[in-house]
Amino acid sequence: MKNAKSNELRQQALEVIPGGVNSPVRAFGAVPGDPVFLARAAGSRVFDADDNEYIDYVCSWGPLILGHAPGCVVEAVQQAVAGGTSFGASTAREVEFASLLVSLVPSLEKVRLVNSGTEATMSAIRLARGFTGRDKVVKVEGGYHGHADGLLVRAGSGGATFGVPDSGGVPAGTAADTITIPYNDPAAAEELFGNVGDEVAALIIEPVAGNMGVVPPAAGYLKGLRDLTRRAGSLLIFDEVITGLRLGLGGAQQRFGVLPDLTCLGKIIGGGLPVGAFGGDAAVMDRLAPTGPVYQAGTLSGNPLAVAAGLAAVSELVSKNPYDELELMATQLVDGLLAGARDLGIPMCANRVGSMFTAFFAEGPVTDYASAKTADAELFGRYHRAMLERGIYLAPSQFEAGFVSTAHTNDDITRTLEAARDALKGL
Ligand code: KE4
Repeated sequence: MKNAKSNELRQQALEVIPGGVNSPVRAFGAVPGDPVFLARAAGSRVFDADDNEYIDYVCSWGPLILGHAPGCVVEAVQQAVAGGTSFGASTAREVEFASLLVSLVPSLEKVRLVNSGTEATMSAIRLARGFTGRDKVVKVEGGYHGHADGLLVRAGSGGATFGVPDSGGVPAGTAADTITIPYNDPAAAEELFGNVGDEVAALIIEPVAGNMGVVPPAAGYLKGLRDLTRRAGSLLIFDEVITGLRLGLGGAQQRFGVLPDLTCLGKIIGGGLPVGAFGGDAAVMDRLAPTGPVYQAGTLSGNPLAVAAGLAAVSELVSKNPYDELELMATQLVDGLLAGARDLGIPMCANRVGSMFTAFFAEGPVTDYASAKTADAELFGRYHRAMLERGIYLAPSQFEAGFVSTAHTNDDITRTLEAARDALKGL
C-alpha cells in the first residue's frame, strides 16, 4: 500500500498540530501503523493522499448517512455560498430547518442550533441546571457526549480508546458534580436516585451507546430511566448526536418509544457540515436567553451553508426514508463478519441497531462498558491494519461505531466480507 504522501503530511502535521490531528481518534493511536490522510471522497469511497481507494465504514464518524458528497447536499451548498457565507443574523432557512426537526423528533417543541455535538450537550446540561436549580449531572460509564469539562468523566470514544476516561484539565470541583453509573444497570440507577435524586439536574445518556462500541439499551432500561428522572424532578437528556436521523427519522426516542425532556443532535443533521442542535419542551427551552436567564450563544450558529447542507440531507432522508434498506445492508455485513470469524475459530460478537454496529473481538455478549473492555483491542488493531491494506476503512478503535450509508452497494458488502475473511486468516 503506497503511503509516502500520507507519511510526509503526517510529519508536517506533527510540526504544527498537536499529535498531528485536530481530533485525537484520527491519530490511529490505538491501532498499528500511521494514519492515512484522506484527500477526497465520493459515495461509499474515500481516497487517501496516495490515491489508495477504500470502502468507508467510518462515514465521518456518522454524519454521512447519504454517503460522501451526495448531489443534494453539494448543490444546496453551492447555491447557498453564492448568496453569502455568514450573516450573524436570523434567516428564513433556520426557521425552515428548525420546523423540520421539530416535526420529525417526537420530543421537540423548540430547538436551538449550535456548531457541534459538544456544544449541544454542554448547552443542554447548562439549561437543565438552570431550569431545575440543581447542580448534579448523571452519565453512564463509557458514555461520550463531547469534550465539555463536566462530561469528560469516565468517557467513552477517545477516552476509552486511549484509556484516559478522565481528562486532564478538568477541575475536581467540576468533576465532583458529575456522577457516573454503569450502563444497562437499572439497580444502580435506582440506588443513585434513591440517594441523591433530589440533587440531580439531569441524566444524560446515548439511548443506544455508540462510544463504547455499539451497545443497545436492555429491554425496559430507557423507560426505567424516564420514570426515575420524572419522579426525582430531574431532566432526562437523550444524546442523539449519533442516533438522531440514524435510527429513523425520529431517532432512538421514536424507535424505543421513550421521550426525553431534552434531545441533543449533531452529525447527520449537518449533512457533513458543522451543525449541532438541542431542543425539547418549550417550557424548558424558553429559559434560554434572550427569553430566560440561561445564556447560550454562537457566532456561526445557524450558519447559512451548514443549515443548507443539513436541510438538504434531512429532506432527502424524509423523501427517501431509507432505513429498512440500511438496516438490511448492515445486517448482511455483520452476519457475514460473524460467520467468517466463526469459521476461523476467532472469538467475535457484534451489536447492531439499525445501521450502526460494532464487531467486538470478544466472546461476548457486550452489554456495558466493562464487558466492552474485555475485547482484545490488540487483535482488533491488527485486524484494522489488515483491512486498511485490503481497501476497507474502519474506525481506528474497537470502541467506536461503524456505519453504512445509502451509497453502499451489495458489491461493497461482498468485497468487504471477502477482505475480512482474508484479513482474519492472517491474524
Ligand atoms: P462533536 O463535538 O464531536 O461534534 O460531538 C460530540 C459527541 C456527542 N455525543 C455523541 C454521542 C458523540 O458520539 C459525539 C462525537 N463522536 C465522536 C466519535 N464517536 C466524534 C469523533 C471525534 O471525536 O473525532
